[in-house]
Amino acid sequence: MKLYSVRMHAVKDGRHASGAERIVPREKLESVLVELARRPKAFELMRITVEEVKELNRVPFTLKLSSYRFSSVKEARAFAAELLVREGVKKEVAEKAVRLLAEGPAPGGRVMRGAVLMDPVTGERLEEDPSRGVRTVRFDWSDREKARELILKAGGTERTVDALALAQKNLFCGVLAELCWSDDPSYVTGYVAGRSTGYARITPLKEKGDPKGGRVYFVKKEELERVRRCLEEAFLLVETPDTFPPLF
Ligand code: PML
Repeated sequence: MKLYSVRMHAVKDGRHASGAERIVPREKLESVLVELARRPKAFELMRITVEEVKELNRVPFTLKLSSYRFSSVKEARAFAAELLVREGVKKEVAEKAVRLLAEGPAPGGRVMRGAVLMDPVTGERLEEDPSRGVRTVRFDWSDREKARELILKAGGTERTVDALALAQKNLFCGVLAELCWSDDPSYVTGYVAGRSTGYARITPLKEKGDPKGGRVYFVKKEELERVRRCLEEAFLLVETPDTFPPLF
């Protein structure tokens, strides 16, 4: 069966305003195009790319899920750094990553659409263009409706639905660990993902109203090119499991 990758990107006031993607069979293409076209509330430019999937990878969902709630951002960030250290990231480098997301990782303290790539030992930033970063794209759940229903029922959000599949693709591609919190000022839950951590949801990783956030992927410098190509080019479906444990 032929599958198609559909990616939508909308811009408002010269900045990224909305984005979403799906991998679907031909018979779902029209309805997905309509669904994605309706997503941005306002935009001055919307691009929708439809591409035939060549060489589809499929992986089971293997991330162990856990949730942690803290009474302050400081404690939550310190815990996130500690999890990164357990994944093999040097302590100073983990702290640098937290600082970077707190300050805005792009030049001038702006947020980035893509992720920062960072060497886990030296802390060197490895992405070619530090104002763009690297984006994890061309992935979806094998059964998105079911994944969405189960994740929302477990206490996750629409953002969790995408973040879980994205974190699974990152591990598939060779990202050693990931730190993420949203740049949405109202969304203060983020996560650390890694091989032994699985996906640890952590809240609050920032104060309400704070527009800073982003993603840092820890990648060995010698694997940089292979990992970057996999993140941006490989097509991947994550098998939807039958259950998700409670998220908070
Ligand atoms: C979660 O709810 O598990 C965390 C999701 C973080 C999403 C980040 C984003 O969408 O920008």
